[in-house]
Amino acid sequence: MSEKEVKEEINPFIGDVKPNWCLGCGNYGLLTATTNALAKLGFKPNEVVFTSGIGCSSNFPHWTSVYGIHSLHGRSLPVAMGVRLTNPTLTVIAVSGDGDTYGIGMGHFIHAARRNLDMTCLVMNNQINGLTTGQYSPTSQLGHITITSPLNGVDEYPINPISLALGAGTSFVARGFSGNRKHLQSIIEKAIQHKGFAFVDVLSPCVTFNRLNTYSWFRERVYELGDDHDTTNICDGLIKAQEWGEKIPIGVFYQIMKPSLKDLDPTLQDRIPVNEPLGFKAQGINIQDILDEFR
Ligand SMILES: Cc1ncc(C[n+]2csc(CCOP(=O)(O)OP(=O)(O)O)c2C)c(N)n1
Ligand code: SF4
Ligand SMILES: [Mg+2]
Repeated sequence: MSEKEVKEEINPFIGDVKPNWCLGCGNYGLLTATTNALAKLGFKPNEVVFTSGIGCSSNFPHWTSVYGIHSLHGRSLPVAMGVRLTNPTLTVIAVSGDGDTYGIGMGHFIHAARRNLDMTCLVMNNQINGLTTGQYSPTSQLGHITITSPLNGVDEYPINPISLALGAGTSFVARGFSGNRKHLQSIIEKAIQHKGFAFVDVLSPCVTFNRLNTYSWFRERVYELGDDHDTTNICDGLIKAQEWGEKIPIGVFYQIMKPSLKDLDPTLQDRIPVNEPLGFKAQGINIQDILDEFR
């Protein structure tokens, strides 16, 4: 679908249920960018699955028309890996928040990155726990006064998701801003098309509980990485990842092609386990015979 067609037609990826996010929430930008990207790339709704954890951001799959698994807090990635391994015909996109992915789900994030399975991971990073009404998160800014840091503000250094992803071996690392939707959509298109683990940290302001990192705060700071940035050089990616403050780069920091766990493990190749018979049936065992043994 061309950009014009996507705009003119009703986007088939938008669901019947309207989002209950606050008016102005950054997550709307990602929802539009992602559904537009899928339509533009020519996918059909039944070819895609979203997995999520818990949080305002993790309600994302409900607002789309595609398959979705709204799982447990921090578990969007293990569920996504399970889907990827059992049904490789589906395009898998894990969607979640900063608390979900960089807090309780941090271990899964690192291991998903090093396995390099072919999937996309979109993190709506609002630097706060939105759903639970504004506790500080692993990406909250030092000194940020929140309900869990009411006196002197946050006293733990924030995680840098970009350098963390690079260090974990992620083969596609990018950052987008939901206030720059066209640019965000172009990044998501590249992430979905990437063969391997594609990670996008999306700056997605929480207009209700984060009054520090607002749209205007980001608009004064974000700039797009130019053509002079070498996306194949991890050292250049790591240097750019350190920029945060006066200037915040958005775009693709790093992209390489490398084999995935699936390519390396012979037992995982050329199989669609979801099409194979399961359990007792597969082994030719009659369940009634087993039950009879216990009578
Ligand atoms: C095991 C477990 N611990 C804690 C919670 C409570 N909880 C629900 S959402 C959430 C944080 C969500 O933050 P984030 O992922 O940043 O999502 P946001 O709401 O900001 O989009 C927490 C701590 C939970 N649901 N399950
Ligand atoms: S509380 Fe924040 S993150 Fe949650 S829907 Fe509202 S603006 Fe979005
Ligand atoms: Mg959050």
